[in-house]
Amino acid sequence: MAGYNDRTLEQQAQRILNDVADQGRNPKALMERLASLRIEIPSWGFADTGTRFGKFLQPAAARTTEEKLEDAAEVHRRTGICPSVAIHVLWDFPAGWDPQVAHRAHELGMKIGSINPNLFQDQCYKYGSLANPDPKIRAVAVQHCLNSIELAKEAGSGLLSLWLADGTNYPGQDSIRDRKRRVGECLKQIYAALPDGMTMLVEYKPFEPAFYHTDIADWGMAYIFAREVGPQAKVLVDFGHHLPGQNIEQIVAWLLDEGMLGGFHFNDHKYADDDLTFSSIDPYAAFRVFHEIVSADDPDHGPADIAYMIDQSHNLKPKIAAMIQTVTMIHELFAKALLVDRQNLAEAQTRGDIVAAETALRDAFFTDTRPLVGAARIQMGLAPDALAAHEASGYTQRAAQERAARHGISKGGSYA
Ligand SMILES: [Mn+2]
Repeated sequence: MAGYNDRTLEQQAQRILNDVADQGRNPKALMERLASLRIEIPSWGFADTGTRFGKFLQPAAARTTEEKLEDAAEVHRRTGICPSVAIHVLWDFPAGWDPQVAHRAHELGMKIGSINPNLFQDQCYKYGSLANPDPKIRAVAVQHCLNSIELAKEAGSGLLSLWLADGTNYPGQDSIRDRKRRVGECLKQIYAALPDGMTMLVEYKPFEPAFYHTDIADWGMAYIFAREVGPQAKVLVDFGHHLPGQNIEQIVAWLLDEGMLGGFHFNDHKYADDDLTFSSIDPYAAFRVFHEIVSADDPDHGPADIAYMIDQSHNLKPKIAAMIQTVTMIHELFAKALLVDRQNLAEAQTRGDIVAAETALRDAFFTDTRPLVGAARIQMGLAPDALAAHEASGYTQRAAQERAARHGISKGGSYA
């Protein structure tokens, strides 16, 4: 069976690339596209986080922002495609901008990526942030976003990533239309402070923490808000933020076609927003999303400018290993999407040959792409098996010892 440690890995990769050449395509361009993928990893994926019922502590978990950056750097060191880290403002910069953190990121060869304001944790947000009926609370929330924009400028980040936990728990609790207008007004104020080149991402989620209505519940609502404020605002699709049965790839295809897909949050779910490892439950659904993304590549202008980000926090898996596993799964599925013979597919679609069209997708999906990802890593000067290289490095054991000595043993607690 093929795998990352197989001695014939490069030969297997060559066989796949020969097939690509036989289809009249350029295997070198495919390998370059595979190596050019960039995935942003979340700082919160390395801390002791978990469910609202409790979290299970890991001795190697990062306790400080610097430690989160060090762990992220370990993921990048093994995978070669994760040079930036998403930041959660209150968790990573509780006292505001800290040049020490930026200095550490620079030392590690890492960049600070998307800046995520926190509009759900403080007591004042009990009835919402940007949708709150009290204008004083809305002003607090807007000011936090303005501070986050300043922080993004300091960090050299081009992304302000907004997710609102706003909503109501009971019918009649508040006016749905008034709340919509309040959010729109606040977003305009935040947008006005964006510098040139900074993108505002608007994320949506159908429910949780609100259980009756959520103020930005689906892609249409996020799209309306983004369109309303201006061209630097785009929609952020989080894979886990959909109700069961939702055709996520169709949403991705529509947003791509409208030029409104700004970012994508990778994770997987079986029931709701479960934060499971991307493609651990339904790899074919994940593949179909990548298929739409690659299908939308512009022959003249290349791929769309989409921020690919992981949004997972693991309560049970070791955190760095889980992140490397996720990045590897993303890379493998992206490789499968690159393998789709699009000319063959288009011809089958034109002649109405449904079986051949579906087969074009299935042929790519069922190709073992581990040799291609392994070969791409070898070309980058890395070990083909990122997870094995990480485990052999002893990084986690060292981090556990050093961090226990530095901070003592964690006592546990609630989420985040
Ligand atoms: Mn998300």
